Amino acid sequence: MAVLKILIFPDQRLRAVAEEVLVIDDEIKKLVSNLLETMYEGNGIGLSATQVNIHKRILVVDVSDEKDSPLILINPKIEVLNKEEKIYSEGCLSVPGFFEEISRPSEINITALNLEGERFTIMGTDLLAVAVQHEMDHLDGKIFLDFLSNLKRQTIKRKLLKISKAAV
Ligand code: QAP
Ligand code: CO
Repeated sequence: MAVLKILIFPDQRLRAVAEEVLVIDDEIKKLVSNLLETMYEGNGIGLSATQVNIHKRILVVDVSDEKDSPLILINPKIEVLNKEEKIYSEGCLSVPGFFEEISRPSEINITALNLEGERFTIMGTDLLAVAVQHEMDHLDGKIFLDFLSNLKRQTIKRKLLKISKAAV
């Protein structure tokens, strides 16, 4: 297993749209294992393949307190169960140090393939629903900052660029 390098906003590679996974081979299994290790190492609750510059429709989340309940979603799809939304303070390992309140549907059905290639469906509420929607946005090249005003997004962009330049 390995901790992978995470792309930082405004890296344009975060805007790529990921491709469906056609076969779950050893390379995909290794990627999933590395995504989990990278997420836990960064104290994250979710990570998408997009964020490590691999443009395949794969994400991992773990919203448990003990950080012992990984959920692996390959080619995920969601269905919104009702139009009620909840506001959460969202962060992102690709936007380090910034948290912003975002409103999203709070009850969804999630359908995906597991590592065995079997399709399964689970209901997601609250933080799980938020995290899965946040990570699925990454697979479509979207970032939670896209829900904010241009001014807020530009300010965060400027600060992160400044930090990344200072780090060289
Ligand atoms: C998405 O993001 C998420 O800035 C996952 O300094 C997060 O795990 C969905 C993190 C919150 C809903 C609510 C961010 C860790 C982790 C940071 C993450 C940081 C350290 C973000
Ligand atoms: Co994110």
